[in-house]
Amino acid sequence: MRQKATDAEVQAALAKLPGWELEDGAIMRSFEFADFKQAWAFMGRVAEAAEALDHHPEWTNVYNKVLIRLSTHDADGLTRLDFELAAKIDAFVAS
Ligand code: H2B
Repeated sequence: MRQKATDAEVQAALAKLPGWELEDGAIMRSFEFADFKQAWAFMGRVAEAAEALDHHPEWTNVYNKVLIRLSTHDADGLTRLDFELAAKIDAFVAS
């Protein structure tokens, strides 16, 4: 699970995650909500998913904006877990 993805694997996974961008060996996406309460509710759902996967985001929140950065510290790069968590996060905003 925490085996570093190859460049080709990263590109293939990113193609299925519109909105996520590769930056400095991590994938990033920003989210904007109507207000802080909605951003906070979203963060709660992401936190639950992260804990269930034992894979945790780096993130910042300012009022209604949440910036999420995913990478795998243990592998010093990107792994399947980053793409799995990104897909779960996307499902939260789509629903
Ligand atoms: N989250 C992320 N993003 N990368 C990791 O390498 C990682 C993690 N490792 N969450 C996990 C926790 C590890 O420290 C524990 C011991 O499983």
